[in-house]
Amino acid sequence: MCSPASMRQAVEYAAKALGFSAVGIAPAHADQGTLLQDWLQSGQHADMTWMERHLPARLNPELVLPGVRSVIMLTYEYARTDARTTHGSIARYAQGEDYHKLLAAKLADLDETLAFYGGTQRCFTDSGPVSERFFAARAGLGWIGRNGLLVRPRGGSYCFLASILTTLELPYDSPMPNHCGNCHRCEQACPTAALHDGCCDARRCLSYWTIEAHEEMPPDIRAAQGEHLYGCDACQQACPWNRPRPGQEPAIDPHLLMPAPFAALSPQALAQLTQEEFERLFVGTPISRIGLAHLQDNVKGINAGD
Ligand code: B12
Ligand code: SF4
Ligand code: SF4
Repeated sequence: MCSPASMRQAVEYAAKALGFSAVGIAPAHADQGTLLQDWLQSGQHADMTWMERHLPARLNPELVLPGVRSVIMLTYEYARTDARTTHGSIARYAQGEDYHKLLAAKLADLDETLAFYGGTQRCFTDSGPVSERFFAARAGLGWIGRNGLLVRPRGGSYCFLASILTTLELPYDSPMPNHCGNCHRCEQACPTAALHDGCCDARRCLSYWTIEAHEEMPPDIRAAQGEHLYGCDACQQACPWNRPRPGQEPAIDPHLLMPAPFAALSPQALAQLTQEEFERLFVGTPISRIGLAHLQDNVKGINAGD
């Protein structure tokens, strides 16, 4: 019989070997408060109605995995340098390959490790009914900044979060204090004033409008689109915790760096892409999921407000 501490050590060791930068563990039944319900009730999820359907499971991980005891939260670094095409910017996280697939394979490996110790697991990154930021903060990996993101004292917010729900009882970490202090840089930098009280209102967020939305961008958001072609990093770029740390920058998985052909595409070339070319260029990347029409609509809006 293995002790919880040695199981934890084994998971940490395996996670580091797979390229995860940090591991934290939270109790699965930690009280999430009412922030998520309030956010949904006030309609800040815009057209993402699936979020309403996920609510019961988000608040009760037992519905996702009966017998769940611990939530293992992991961070995986993504590109930290400006992701620019010849004219517009692609959010740092969306460069390179589709992280859902990349991380799913690594999580499957960790699932096997935990199964060896008798655990039953469910693993997610981004698309599951798990409050990933809540659990990451509860697991002591960082704090929730005024930009709504998990911010880490070393490494800032440029990272993916991944979660493993497990029936194993593992040693839990303690949350860390919030280090935003009197800073409000992220709120000031947001081009559409989407940030209030540590939450982002998706109805105003460029990330929502350039990626998730199925409706047309409202004129006031369009006017503020600027150079954002896919996603937005403005509230992260402004954050002092994301400033480069010469000599201490994390190594980035080369699968998550933008392949050259995207970077060189001109707006004209993007506007004229055929479906076939779109599929060839963006296959296996996060950009493929928005489809050609949405990408070309985003291209049209670049600097429309100037
Ligand atoms: C829906 C969604 C979006 C929507 C809505 C954004 C939003 N307001 O949350 C849109 C499309 C706009 C979006 C945009 C982005 N997203 Co997004 N998104 C999600 C998703 C799927 C759900 C988030 C959610 O439920 N939001 C509603 C809010 C109310 O809930 P919450 O985020 O869980 O927040 C909780 C905590 O803040 C907590 N909390 C608040 N204060 C405190 C204090 C303490 C002490 C504690 C313990 C907890 C706590 O309570 C809240 C409720 O539980 C998550 C993945 C997931 N399953 O969690 C990714 C996720 C949050 N997104 C992510 C990213 C990277 C982004 C973008 C940066 C992408 C980009 N560059 O364009 C932007 C950033 C926008 C922003 N400032 O938030 C990452 C964040 C990584 C990180 N370091 O935090 C996630 C975790 C995906 C992942 N697995 O990596 N996103
Ligand atoms: S992602 Fe952009 S639009 Fe959305 S909250 Fe951050 S700065 Fe504002
Ligand atoms: S920019 Fe300032 S307020 Fe916003 S998350 Fe970073 S430290 Fe916190």
